[in-house]
Amino acid sequence: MKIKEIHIYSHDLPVKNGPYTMANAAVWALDTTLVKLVAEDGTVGWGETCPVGPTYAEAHAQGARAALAEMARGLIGADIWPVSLNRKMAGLLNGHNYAKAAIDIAAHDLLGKHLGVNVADILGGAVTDHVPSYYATGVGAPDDIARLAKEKLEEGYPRLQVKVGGRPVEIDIETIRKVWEQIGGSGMRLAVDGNRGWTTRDALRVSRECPEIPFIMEQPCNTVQDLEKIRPQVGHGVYMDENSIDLNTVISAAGTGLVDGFGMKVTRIGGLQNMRCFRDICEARNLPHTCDDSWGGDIIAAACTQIGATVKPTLCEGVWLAAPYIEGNYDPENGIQIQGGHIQRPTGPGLGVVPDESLFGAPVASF
Ligand code: 0XW
Ligand code: MG
Repeated sequence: MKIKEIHIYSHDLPVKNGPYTMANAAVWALDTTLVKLVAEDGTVGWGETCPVGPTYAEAHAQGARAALAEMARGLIGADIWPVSLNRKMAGLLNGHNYAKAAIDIAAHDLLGKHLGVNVADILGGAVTDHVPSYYATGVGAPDDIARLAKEKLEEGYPRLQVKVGGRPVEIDIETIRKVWEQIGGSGMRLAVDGNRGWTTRDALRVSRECPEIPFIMEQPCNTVQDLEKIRPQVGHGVYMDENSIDLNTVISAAGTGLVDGFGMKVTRIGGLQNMRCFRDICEARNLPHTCDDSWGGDIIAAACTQIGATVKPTLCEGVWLAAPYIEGNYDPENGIQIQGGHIQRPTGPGLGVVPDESLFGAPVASF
């Protein structure tokens, strides 16, 4: 089946109780990009990509739309099947995974609708319809974050990610200790995410000063070289997030034992076709990982949930969604929600969500 039309939309997502803060970003609203693919037979599929501002990753909203426009004409008439479609995109544009991901996700949605199956089925089959999530705090005052940790534990989240970095490391250490006073012994797992914000000096200090707290360090420092430097010196598990920009990097990081797991973004790796490959590499090396994206509404949330539902449960670190920070849903009926720290997987055809496209206004470009 072939692509007949491509429509690109831009949509504003204000941050509920904003800003959302990380070591190197504070965001009040996000500009998300939606893609609608229409196939020859009229079947429709939706994709989405939403960088969390322009400094989190090498990605920004207008960059996504420019890359999509660059590829769009060449994709009219292209086959919808994910492997051939990804090769086609590679032949039209080098890199820009986060833009290609929106096309890849839309193709999976369309394929599922055409075949009458759910995207998790296409990705190998769901192992659960009750997908674990995790809560990510912003960077905040130690007492506030500790209070939030207790609240999220009581809500039923199996895992918490605490943001650190971009301030004196002593405050980060105090935050970690106060959070652990609230959740230690409860079974809730803890990730401490530096979002590239610590120096290797900071990371070594935190690990040395908190040896009794079993958190994992997520992307503590800026580069792969920084991770290589701290790796033999820290007692805590190290996960890679922002540095895992493509499958090639993942193969090296997993194959050389540089990391103990990954925080993974569906759009950063290039979409669901690459994400299933990433999932299988991790399973082969017994490496836990998340299935997230940096931000976005129901479409990306459904994509993350569908792939997250196929991950071997012992390796699933959860699916993070921006839903707690967003007012409303694109799909008024089957919109994705987190309840008790878990996501009810939509089981309808394709992604299982159908957006009310009147929310997005007119397309910014159509091909
Ligand atoms: C917590 N997240 C999944 C959402 C923000 O985009 C940052 C990200 C991360 O883990 O770095
Ligand atoms: Mg992270």
